Amino acid sequence: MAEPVQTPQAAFKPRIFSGIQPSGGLTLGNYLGALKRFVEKQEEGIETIYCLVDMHAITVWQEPEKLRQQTREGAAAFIAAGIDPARSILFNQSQVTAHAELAWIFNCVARMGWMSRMTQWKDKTAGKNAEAASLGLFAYPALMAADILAYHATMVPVGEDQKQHLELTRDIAIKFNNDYGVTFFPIVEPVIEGAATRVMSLRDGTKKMSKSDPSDQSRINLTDDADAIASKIRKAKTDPEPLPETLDGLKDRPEARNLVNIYAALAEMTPQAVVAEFAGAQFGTFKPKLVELAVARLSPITTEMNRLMQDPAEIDRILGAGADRAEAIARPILDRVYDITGMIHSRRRTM
Ligand code: AQP
Repeated sequence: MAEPVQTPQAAFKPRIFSGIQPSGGLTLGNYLGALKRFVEKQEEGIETIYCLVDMHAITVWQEPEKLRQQTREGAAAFIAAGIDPARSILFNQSQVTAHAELAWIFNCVARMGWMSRMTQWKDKTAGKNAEAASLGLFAYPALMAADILAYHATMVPVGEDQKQHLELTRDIAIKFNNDYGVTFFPIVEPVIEGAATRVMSLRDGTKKMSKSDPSDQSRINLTDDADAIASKIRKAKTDPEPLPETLDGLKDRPEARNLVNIYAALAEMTPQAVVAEFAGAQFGTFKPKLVELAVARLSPITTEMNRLMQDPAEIDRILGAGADRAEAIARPILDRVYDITGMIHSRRRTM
């Protein structure tokens, strides 16, 4: 094995990659933790590549027709939230085969012990027969590392739940660089920012809001209409105490803290400013204000998503064009990986 090699970050130009699984309809958690920030990054003028990670989605069973529909709906959500497919690259993962190719190589770099320590793997198999989980679910973080590193992305905006997977991406890049004695892969930086990096379930403030939670009442979907949003927020679990004057007063009140964080993220305020504004208010006062704000922010997105979904062929066209642009970046990187790892790819070069 070669001597450890330092990877100079300056050698890589700033490039953002992130993705969302089309494993269900997108939630307010996906919006605040990811989508909203994807748009902010696009507006900062950094090169941005965004992906509907359909191959990640099938690590748990997906009905084929539903997966197709959810992928289109996810793409519609990106565009409706403000992703401009002319400025950002927007595509679905399976159309760019470099992801799967690099994932295999990373399966051979990553160690079983690394994967078995992933909390998402533990959470998704908790109380179930782990032997019956797919091999893909276990290897998921290696595919995620491939998604990012196939583009030499340097920054990855994600919610808090993905932090550990990004640390593993860094470990894979470091081990690859060290094993082969190269400075080929960048060491990515997670970008976890904002008041709602971890939006919690509306039914249980200790559980993450998730698109695959069996209870639809636990989440706000980006397809929910104003009535559904109002009803879910009205029924959201809280406690009988009024809102405190400072955030310290929310320490052991996870449901109350969650609603304050959601308000803050939607209003683009700090959670401190929210408690200062509503100090002493009961949830009977706070919840209607939150409903008003959530409907004002989410309704235009839902309306635009519905409009875009009228033309699925146009969505497929956008995803195909994005995949062509993604492929043009990833293919030369993959060609170098094959060279570095000692695989003969003479056929590709003569094409
Ligand atoms: N509750 C959340 N709060 C903040 N950010 C969140 N994200 C997801 N849920 C929350 C962020 O959304 C991005 C895409 O996530 P994903 O769809 O790839 O997978 P996930 O994190 O596993 O999301 P779900 O909704 O829980 O999906 P399922 O139920 O299919 O596993 C990521 O940046 C994530 O951090």
